[in-house]
Amino acid sequence: MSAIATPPPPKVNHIGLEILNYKGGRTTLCAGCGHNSISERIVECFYEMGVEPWSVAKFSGIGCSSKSPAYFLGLSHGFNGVHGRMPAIATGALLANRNLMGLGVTGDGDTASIGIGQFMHLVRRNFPMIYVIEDNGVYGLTKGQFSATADLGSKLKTGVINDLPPFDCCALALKWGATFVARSFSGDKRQLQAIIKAAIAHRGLALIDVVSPCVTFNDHDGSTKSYGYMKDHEEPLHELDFVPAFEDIAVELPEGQAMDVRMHDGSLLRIRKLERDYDPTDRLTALSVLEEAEKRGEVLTGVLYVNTEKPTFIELLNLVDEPLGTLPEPRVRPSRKILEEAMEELR
Ligand SMILES: Cc1ncc(C[n+]2csc(CCOP(=O)(O)OP(=O)(O)O)c2C)c(N)n1
Ligand code: SF4
Ligand SMILES: [Mg+2]
Repeated sequence: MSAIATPPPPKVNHIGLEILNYKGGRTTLCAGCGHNSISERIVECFYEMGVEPWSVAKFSGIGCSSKSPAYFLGLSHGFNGVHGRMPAIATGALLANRNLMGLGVTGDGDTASIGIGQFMHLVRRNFPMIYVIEDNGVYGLTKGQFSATADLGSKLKTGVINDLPPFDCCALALKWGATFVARSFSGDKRQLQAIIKAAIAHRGLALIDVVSPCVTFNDHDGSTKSYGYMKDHEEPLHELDFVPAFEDIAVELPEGQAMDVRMHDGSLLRIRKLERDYDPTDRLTALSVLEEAEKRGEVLTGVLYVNTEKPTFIELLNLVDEPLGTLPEPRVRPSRKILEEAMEELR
């Protein structure tokens, strides 16, 4: 009689969860849409980093990209806001519970067109959350009109040419105060994984602008957000490795071969030199390399900037350690004496 083989136990991460625990619903986006690849990277990175899914709050606005939080981290909290208003909702929720990890996933239209004002204030506050822009240069959900990140001179399928200059969300984030700024491409699995993991380890606003082609409306010749254009014009600044704090990080590379940036949680972002020396802690250099690349029609990818020193908005507010939403009434209601003193000052 042959013994019945028992299946091997499922693979788990360092907090004992399977990758299944990090997945969401089945995607309803078009096959080949760049946003689907980004969802897959988010699942892998949160699993491999061992983040508790129930300690994450996902936020989005309106768009194909903003639908995508339904397709990852199904055990996390989530709020799908109105168009362009995701930052306000995330700010309120994360102020009410500072223990949650905020993950915003939105589009170039949601962020740079209707939502630009909200985005700028989030950046200016260095609000502690991860903010992913799934950037396809168009409003995919409403049939492919140009968004504010579409490059000057790029062409729609209908032949319409964009005659306005783009907002570069990375340049805006650098200028106004984000402390982690990266650009990647949905087709660059390895680089995007390292960037998302570093963003998880960062404390402050981590902006990741990911060129994410819309195969239905903006993947043709004449588009600068297509798979073909990215294949020919992506210019990685460096090669990235991420070593999480729970792994052995004793291996040191010889001087000059790599630069290590120590993240807030003790993990390392290891940056290996490619063609140029690039110091991602230098904000002005980041702004100037972006400007030069734009002139050459290149898309620079990698970690453009990291600053682990600047305080976050929540630190500046000097909040109590416990989530505000859990404080009992006697701790949030001012006493009669304090109210009377306040009234006295106003007399
Ligand atoms: C106030 C308001 N204005 C306009 C719309 C129509 N609308 C829905 S999604 C969208 C743009 C989405 O573009 P993007 O954020 O780039 O997402 P994508 O679909 O490209 O991923 C627009 C204009 C809306 N829903 N609400
Ligand atoms: S319309 Fe474009 S952005 Fe929307 S799901 Fe399809 S490919 Fe993606
Ligand atoms: Mg878009």
